[in-house]
Order: sequence, then structure tokens, then C-alpha cells
Amino acid sequence: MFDRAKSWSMPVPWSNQQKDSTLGSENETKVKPLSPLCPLSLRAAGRRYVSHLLTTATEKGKSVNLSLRRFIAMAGKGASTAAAKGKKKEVKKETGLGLSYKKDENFGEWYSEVVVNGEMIEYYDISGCYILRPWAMSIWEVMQTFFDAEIKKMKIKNCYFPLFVSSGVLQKEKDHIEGFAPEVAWVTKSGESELEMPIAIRPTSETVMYPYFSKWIRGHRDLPLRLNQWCNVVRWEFSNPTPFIRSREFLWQEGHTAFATKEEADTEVLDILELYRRIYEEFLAVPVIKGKKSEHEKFAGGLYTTTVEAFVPNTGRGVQGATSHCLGQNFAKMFEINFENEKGEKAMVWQNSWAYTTRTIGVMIMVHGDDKGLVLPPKVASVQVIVIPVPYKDADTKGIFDACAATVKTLNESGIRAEADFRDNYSPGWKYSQWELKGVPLRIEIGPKDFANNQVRAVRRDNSTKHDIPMTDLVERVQDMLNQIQESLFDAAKQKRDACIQRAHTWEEFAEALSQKKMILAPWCDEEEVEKDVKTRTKGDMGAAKSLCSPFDQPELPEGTLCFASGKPAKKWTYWGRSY
Ligand code: 87F
Repeated sequence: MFDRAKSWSMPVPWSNQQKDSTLGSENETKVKPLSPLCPLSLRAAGRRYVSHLLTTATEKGKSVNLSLRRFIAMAGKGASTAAAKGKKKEVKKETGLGLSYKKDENFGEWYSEVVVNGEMIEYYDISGCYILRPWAMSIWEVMQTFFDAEIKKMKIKNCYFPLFVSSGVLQKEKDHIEGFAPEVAWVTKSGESELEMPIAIRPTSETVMYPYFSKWIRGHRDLPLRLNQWCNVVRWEFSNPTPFIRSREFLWQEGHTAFATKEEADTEVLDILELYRRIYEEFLAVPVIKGKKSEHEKFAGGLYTTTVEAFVPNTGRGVQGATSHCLGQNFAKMFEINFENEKGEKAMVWQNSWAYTTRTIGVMIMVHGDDKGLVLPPKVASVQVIVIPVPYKDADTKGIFDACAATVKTLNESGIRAEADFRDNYSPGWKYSQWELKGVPLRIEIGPKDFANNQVRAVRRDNSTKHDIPMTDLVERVQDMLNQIQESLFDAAKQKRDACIQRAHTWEEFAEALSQKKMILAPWCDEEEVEKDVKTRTKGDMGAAKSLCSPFDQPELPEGTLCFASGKPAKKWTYWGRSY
């Protein structure tokens, strides 16, 4: 039988018989991996990863987590020791692909490998900093295009404030900065000379922007003032850096707004939170829970914090997906952001701030990725359909190539992001694996039989099903399949997430569910001391549990229900768990 993947006598990804002369030497390979799938590049990536980890370990002067240590130890002895080699080979044979680790067996290493081999991230020589490669950046841009258009509909305007913050300004709101101070990075020198005063690099822009809010807002006609900026921020984190999830520099949008009334501010908090829900659920196909943070977990400078919480079933950890805060009048007081109201009286503004970050991408990878690599939801994939010619000896190669080009053109013309992979130095099978690793939602193959029958073969990334599509129905069928992929990724993720939610009424039930890596929904008395106590009682190697959010969508709480932790009367249902 004609084996589509093996047609052509070309190297397969795991054979390491690269033909591209520009990538030939081992030296070059260290800098620029031949391919994520070839053992050489894996070793190179491993070495880079290890050096990154070592930097982290030394810098922190603390221990790194166990699995990382094991990885370092393995690499220290040389990743090519017989034992290491044997293990990698074995897994590779099992997966039939280039990933050395399986998602369910070694999630940490799987993630590190998939972000690099899937071409999202390259490690960098400063610990906790990562290069966002075009494959990741394009996802960010899709979300940015959506969000930017939505906030413009809400009359929010973009602006840009400087990266540098003077120490006086940064520390103006003492309460706000207090807990965060160790994470602020400072510039102390220019060339060889010490600066007169160190200058901070923005970790967030409240204190940068609000002096100007004070200047620009005079009367009620200057309100609302609704600004947003797309930028980077730096927070010198000390806990385990993780690409996208916890990095020392990241991209975000930060919205800062001021209103005449609390009602307007309250409305905006929820409007923005709904946009964040849509980013996760409609774009990234990741289910989230909308809710309010506890007093302990809210942004200390604000009045209340709302959040969209995601969950990573493999680690049993919640992730704060994005936050929308009502700041109340705390900052207005501090920065004297006053206005003359309609009655001619002096009044203080009500403020909000809100942000989502590149963390979104990490959550998506963790939720959808599998043992073959990334799985990108069609709505965010910069390549939704990859078209691969599958010629073989004696076939009408030109005809097949032309059919591929025509397929891409037809799809592009109807707004589908399709590309053809015409590279002649890789076999079709190699290309299949590489695009699977990169998570492209749909692969279209055109071989001699398809060409003769005026059809294409489509293969879904999410479930590997194959579908023969007549050329005449191409656009409609492909569009349908992309919609189905988007939908079933969300459904599968939701099903998995829901299976991890456990209700607990007592401490015993709570502790048991926590040990099973569940997200726990429990009746709570809503007292800060009790939350602190829960943290203390759950401290351990895996990190303490904390409240994630009290969902807006509250189940019924019958009269007389008691708090799972204190035994006092419960006031609300709250999600608890370990978190990132
Ligand atoms: C780290 C260093 C300095 C978080 C920090 O969530 C200051 C801070 O203020 C800091 N880490 N925060 C809280 C940020 C709150 C808020 N800022 C605007 C947001 C949304 C966007």
C-alpha cells in the first residue's frame, strides 16, 4: 500500500539526516537547532536549558525543585551517558516523535521541551527571561487585535508611558508597593558612572500614570478618562521561572481608568472581565471561572479584585488568568485625582485597573498540548491549515504542487490562514511530525490519488481523524472542521477541568481532595484569618493551598451550612487549591 508519510526517500525527523547545508555543523546546531525533532538539537536544547537552570540555581543561592535537579544531574554527567540515552530512546520510540517526555509522566520537562521544540520560546542567558519567537508572538497578536478593537468600542484609548520610574514616584503609594518591593528592578549605572538616583523599571504603572491623571482631570467633563497601554513590565521573581507562566519580563496590556461614579467603575470592571473570559474561552479554548478574589488575595492597593481562574489538570494547580480591579478612591486620595462635579463641588474619582499578560499562552499550551507537541486552537493559530504535497516516484509532481498552491490560494481568499510546505529537503512524514509538534490545527495532504480524484485529505491535529474532501467543497468543509476543532478543544478541556472540581464540606474532605490535585469548591466563612490558617495547615513540598476565587455563579448555600475550615457559619462558596 502507498504510505503517504514515507513517500520520497527523504529523512524522517528522528533520523537526523538533515540535508540543509546551512545547518550542517554540530557547532551551528548548538545555536540553531536543526529541528526540534532531531536528537542533536535536543541535546543542544538540553544543554542550553541546563545552563539556564544552573544560572537560576546559583543566582537564587537556593535549591531548585527536585525534577529540575534530576535534569541537571543527568546533564552534568553528560546527556549522552548510556543510561540517559537509553531512556530517551525508549520514550521516543514509544511516542514515535521527537518529544522525550510525556505530558502525563513528567509534566515539567514535557512543558519545557514543548515550548522550545514547538518554536514558541528560546531560552536566554538571563534567568527568567525568554525569547518569544514568531510562533508565540503571532498568538499574542491575534488576542491583541481582538482585545484592542473591543476596548476601542468602549472608548478606551491607547497611550504609552515611560518604562522608567523615579524612586519618589514609585514609592509614593507606600502600601501599594510595600509587599512588592523585592521584585522591583533598578538601574543604577550609565556606562561606568553611578546614577545620582537609581531608576526603577516599571513593574506596573499605577504610580507612573496617576500623577498625570491628577493633572489632566479637572472637571466632570474630563471624565471618564479611560487609558490602556500595551507594553512590557519587569518583576524580578525569585520562585521557579516558567516560560510564559512566570517570567521576569512579560508583555501585557494595562488599563487604567477614572470615573465620576462608583457605578460606572463597577460596570467597567465586569465588562473587561467578560473580555478576558472571551479571550480564554473563545480564543484559547480554555474554560475559566469568573469570580472575586478574597481580601487576602486581592490587589492590596484596591477595593476589590475580580478574576478569571483557569486550571491545569496535570499539575492540579489553579492559574489566575487575568484580573480586573476596582481601585475605589485609594489612589485618587494619594495622588489627588479630584474633579469639580456637576454641582460645582470637589469630588474624588473612582478608578479601575486591569491586565492580561503573555501568561495566557502558557495556560493554553499546558491545557491543550499532548505527547506530539503543541495543539493550537484554530482561532489563535497563525497557520490554521498546513498544506503538504505528497508526491512519489512517477507521479505528476508539478500537478500536485500546483494543486497545493491553488488550495492555499482558495483558503486564503476566504480568510483562512493556510500555508503550503514546499520544502524539498524534508519528507512528507517529517513535515507531518513537525507541524504536529507546532500544533497546526489542520493538515491537508495532496497525493497522486487525491490529485486524480480532485480531492484533498484533511487530518485533524486534535483527534487525528482523516477526512477526504472534494475540492468543490473545500472552503466550507475546512471552515466547518476548524470550527469543530475549536469547539471540541474547549469541550474536552472543560470536561477534564470539571472532572477535577470537588466539593468539600469538611477539612478531611478538603485535605483528601487537595491530595488528589483537585480544585475544591467549599463553603467558607470569608474570614482572612481562616484563609491564613488554611495556608499554614497545607504548607508542604507542593506549596500551600489558597483561595482562588468566589465564583459569581454561586451554588445554593442552605441556611446553617458551616465553613469547611473553621466550622463557623459559611457565607459563600469559594474555590480553593494550589496555584501558579
Ligand atoms: C511587583 C512589583 C511592584 C504586582 C508588583 O493587576 C508592584 C507590583 O503593583 C504591583 N506586582 N502589582 C499589582 C499590580 C496591580 C495591577 N496593575 C495594573 C494589575 C492590573 C494592571
